[in-house]
Amino acid sequence: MIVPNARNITEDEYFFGHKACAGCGGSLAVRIALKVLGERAVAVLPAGCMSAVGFNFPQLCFGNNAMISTFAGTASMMTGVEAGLRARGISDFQIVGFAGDGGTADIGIQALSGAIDRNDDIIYICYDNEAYMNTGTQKSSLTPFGASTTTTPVTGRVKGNTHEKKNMFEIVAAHGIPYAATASIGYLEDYMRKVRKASEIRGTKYIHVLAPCPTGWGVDSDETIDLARAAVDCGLWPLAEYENGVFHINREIKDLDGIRSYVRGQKRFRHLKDSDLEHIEKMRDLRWEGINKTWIKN
Ligand SMILES: Cc1ncc(C[n+]2csc(CCOP(=O)(O)OP(=O)(O)O)c2C)c(N)n1
Ligand code: SF4
Repeated sequence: MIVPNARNITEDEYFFGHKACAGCGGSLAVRIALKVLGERAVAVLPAGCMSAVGFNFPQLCFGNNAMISTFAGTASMMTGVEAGLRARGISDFQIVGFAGDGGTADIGIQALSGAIDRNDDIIYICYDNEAYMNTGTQKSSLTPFGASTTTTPVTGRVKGNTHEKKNMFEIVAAHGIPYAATASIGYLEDYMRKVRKASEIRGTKYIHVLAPCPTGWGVDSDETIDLARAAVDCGLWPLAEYENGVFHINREIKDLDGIRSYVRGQKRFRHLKDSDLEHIEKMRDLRWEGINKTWIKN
């Protein structure tokens, strides 16, 4: 496998001229994945920020073939496109889906589960900005504990989201998927390696990439990469792979105390008390206890 890096990655752009907010993590996740997959990638995007900013008629911001699916049907449309191209005798293509956390973990999970069950030859990439951003920052099942969103506001009685973030990585792994990985746009070379690796494996592949959203998280546009890195370093977003029934952890926690500085700068968390931070820390530690027991360290 040629590992893509800053020196050898193509200068060709397949996602350009789009209308995403400055510093958008999702647009970087799409742009970089397409640079790795190249012009024979056929992209499927459901309703969400990336389809909204990428398909502004009469502009199409994709340099490769790309289409919008129904909100719930990213994976089923990928199945159809893959089968259709194969039926026409075309073989040198790669179907890739780019769906947000809501489109993946909530409304799209059934179609995704079906595609994994059929082991369709597709790469499904969830760019996780931790809320329904395109419709104005509503909570999804991947919104983290404590986050203020328009549907989990901070009022007298409610103090942001009271649920934990759904663990999509382990949910898809539990299907026995051929390859799944978590990634972060804060660690781009690791993300690029995983996209390349996924393209070289047959069957269904799932990559879940943390992609901060300055607008919804309430941070400056130049903080995106640092935050995406800090989430990994403080242990809230483990970088990992699942293959042949085994979990591998790719990076250990560098900054055990980092949760406070990660959370404190973000408007969506500014109401959190010390007791909330202790809860977040406790949940992180529990997760790592499990990881340390059973996952293999690379
Ligand atoms: C069936 C259906 N319900 C609701 C919508 C409205 N809608 C469009 S985009 C969107 C939010 C998508 O959120 P997410 O998948 O997290 O992606 P993001 O916007 O964050 O990129 C919603 C609810 C829709 N298009 N179709
Ligand atoms: S709202 Fe967030 S995810 Fe959507 S385009 Fe803007 S920065 Fe990107």
